Amino acid sequence: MYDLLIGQRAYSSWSLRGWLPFDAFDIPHRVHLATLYDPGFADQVAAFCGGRTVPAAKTPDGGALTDTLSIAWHLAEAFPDRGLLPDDGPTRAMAQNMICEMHSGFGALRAACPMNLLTGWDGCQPSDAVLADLARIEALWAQALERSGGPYLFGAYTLADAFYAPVAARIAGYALPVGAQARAYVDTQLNDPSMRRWRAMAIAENRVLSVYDQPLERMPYPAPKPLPAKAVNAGPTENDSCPYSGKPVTHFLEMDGKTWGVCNAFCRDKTVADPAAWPKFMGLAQGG
Ligand SMILES: N[C@@H](CCC(=O)N[C@@H](CS)C(=O)NCC(=O)O)C(=O)O
Repeated sequence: MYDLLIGQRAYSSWSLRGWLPFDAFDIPHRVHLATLYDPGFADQVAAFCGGRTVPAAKTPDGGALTDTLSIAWHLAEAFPDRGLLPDDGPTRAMAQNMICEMHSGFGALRAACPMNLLTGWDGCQPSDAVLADLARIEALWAQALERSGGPYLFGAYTLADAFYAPVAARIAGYALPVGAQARAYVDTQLNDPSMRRWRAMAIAENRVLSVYDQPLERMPYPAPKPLPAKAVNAGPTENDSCPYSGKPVTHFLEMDGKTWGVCNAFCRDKTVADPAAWPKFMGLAQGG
């Protein structure tokens, strides 16, 4: 079992990049929450694994991974049969190259358009430096998508998609100008099940940081429209045990006129935020 320390999901693009491979490739892990901009943050990360930033991961044998790139390379090595990277040599090199360009680059885009999964921002006027970052990103995506045929960069989901997920989230959230091919790839990213689960959890944890507010008009975040669902105070429920934990139900939500139970407030709220993102819940609701 891996342990992964992350920051506030709505804003911590590096945490998203670190977590996506665990979820997308079904790698067992426990998530621990750190709080960016909290005076205790540095001590918390240091106590977790001796690191300074999030995400940070502890391997099952006690190793410390304090960087998204080391997490990615470690997991690709530890799970060689799960397709974290393309098999074919030259394609694999292309994916690794794209990951590295992301990890060390696109500073103008990152600085001008911080990730915020709780709101979109209207009226962003990208600087020349941001436009140059976008042009390079589009060129890299085009190279991969033309080779693979999509919908992900290398056909099926790989670590390269995990690394570019926050970039896609920024392009969407600030309505940045990109061509049709990049736009379609951004939509693929926003519809990706792991990305939807992360955003649903960002909404559920509701840890709002005003430091990321922009001098722009808010607009709804352009995510796929969730199925309508709402939290309710009480049953009776269609189910007795939580679809996530198997424990008795204690928290309730309504969808399609039926009431369902889960075993804690966070899982209720993440389900309400985007029911279709959660296969265990949907399996229950569709079978029930
Ligand atoms: N190189 C690191 C960067 C991680 C990073 O900068 N994380 C931010 C949060 S998104 C952080 O922990 N900032 C707190 C700080 O710098 O003190 C990686 O790839 O993991």
